[in-house]
Amino acid sequence: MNENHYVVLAGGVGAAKFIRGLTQLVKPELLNIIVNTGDDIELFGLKICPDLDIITYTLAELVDNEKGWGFKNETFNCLHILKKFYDIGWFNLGDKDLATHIYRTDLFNRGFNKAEITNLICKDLRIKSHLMPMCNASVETFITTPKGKMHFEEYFIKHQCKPEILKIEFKGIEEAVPVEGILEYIEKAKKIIICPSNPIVSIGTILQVKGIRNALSLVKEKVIAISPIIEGASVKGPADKMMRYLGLDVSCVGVARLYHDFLGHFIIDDRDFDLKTKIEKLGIKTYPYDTIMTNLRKKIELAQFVLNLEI
Ligand code: FO1
Repeated sequence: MNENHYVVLAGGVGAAKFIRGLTQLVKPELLNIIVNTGDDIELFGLKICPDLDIITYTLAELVDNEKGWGFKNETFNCLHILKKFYDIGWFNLGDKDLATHIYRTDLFNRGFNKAEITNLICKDLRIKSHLMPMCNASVETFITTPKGKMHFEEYFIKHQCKPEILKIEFKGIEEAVPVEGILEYIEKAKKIIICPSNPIVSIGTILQVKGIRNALSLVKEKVIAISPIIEGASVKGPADKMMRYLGLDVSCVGVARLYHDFLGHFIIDDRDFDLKTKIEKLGIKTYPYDTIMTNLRKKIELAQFVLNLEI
């Protein structure tokens, strides 16, 4: 373990944008990335880890930068035929992506756990950063809506996050323990960066894994988060809707309240400058910055801002 290492807590697309900037500035070996696996799903008998795969393909520079998920130059021939056999064609699994899920499922059936499988995939794709699923146990997020109870991915993709949220459940989270080394990496990190990911179903899930939240609170001064909420709305996905369902203030202040027990530093968007004092009253140092990462230059600038923060 290098004493100059960083820990990054990540969900999917939003996190990947920030990590892409970070990798242009920090040696990949110094990045220990803990990824949400609460939206993992099994389809066609295959084990799919959407957030892990998004971060993996980003680090391998294979990701489709337009969509933010899946491989670039992807084709969907296998899915086209699968749709004839199954009624689950809403999850757009490309031909190259399916290779990852076949490999992961094969390794799982041969007795490897999620962390070991992630290490093997990273090695095969020549990724030098250390990518870790938050836990080895299976955790799945379910959303209850007036249309019924469904997996988070079905709510997110098939239903486009439109149905009203009646309940959010994290199946298996009570048994989830962190992958070996995570707590020590947090303790010894130079900085811990919380990506602008969903605070309920991405970062929120990681925080529910036994011991992680407490480990962060013990090194509060080193923890930096970037707000996923700008001007009362999420940049992408249903974070705002979920916060509203939970009765939270849908703003960066609401996110700060969710993180207040372990957060030392919070980067909010310039557009929310007026909320800085309100967050600082919670004891969190707050820095407004342009956080919308529309191109590589802006991703790098935001990453540089985080690295430059004096803590
Ligand atoms: N996101 C979509 O909006 N539509 C899709 O069809 C879709 C397919 C998909 C396949 C593999 C994968 O790893 C990710 C995929 N994503 C898709 C993205 C992903 O499911 C979400 O962005 C995350 O789950 C939210 O964190």
